[in-house]
Amino acid sequence: MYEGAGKVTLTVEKRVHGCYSFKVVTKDDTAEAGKDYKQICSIYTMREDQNECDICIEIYEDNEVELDEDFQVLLLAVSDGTQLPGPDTAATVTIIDNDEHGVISF
Ligand SMILES: [Ca+2]
Ligand SMILES: [Ca+2]
Ligand SMILES: [Ca+2]
Repeated sequence: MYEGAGKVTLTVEKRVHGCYSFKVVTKDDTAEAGKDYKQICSIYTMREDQNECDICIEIYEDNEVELDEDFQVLLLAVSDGTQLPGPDTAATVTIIDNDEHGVISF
């Protein structure tokens, strides 16, 4: 996704039965929370008849010329904060920089 997009939306699918609560947190990789995106740490609850929900993360547009930056989105258990089991409980978001190097010439 591009830095200038303003936000990134991830869809979480529920593959278990019943009502379920989980925690979503973001974790810095090369992107920095507070500078490149808005950190989240929220608890979501899905009803029994709900199979997916969207999580929206704000991306900050800055004017710095940067390399592409990553951060992770993790699904955690509400009870003890450990990562939920399963192959898809973490996602990496890559922010593609849109600031070009200035060109000076004579
Ligand atoms: Ca940065
Ligand atoms: Ca940035
Ligand atoms: Ca930038």
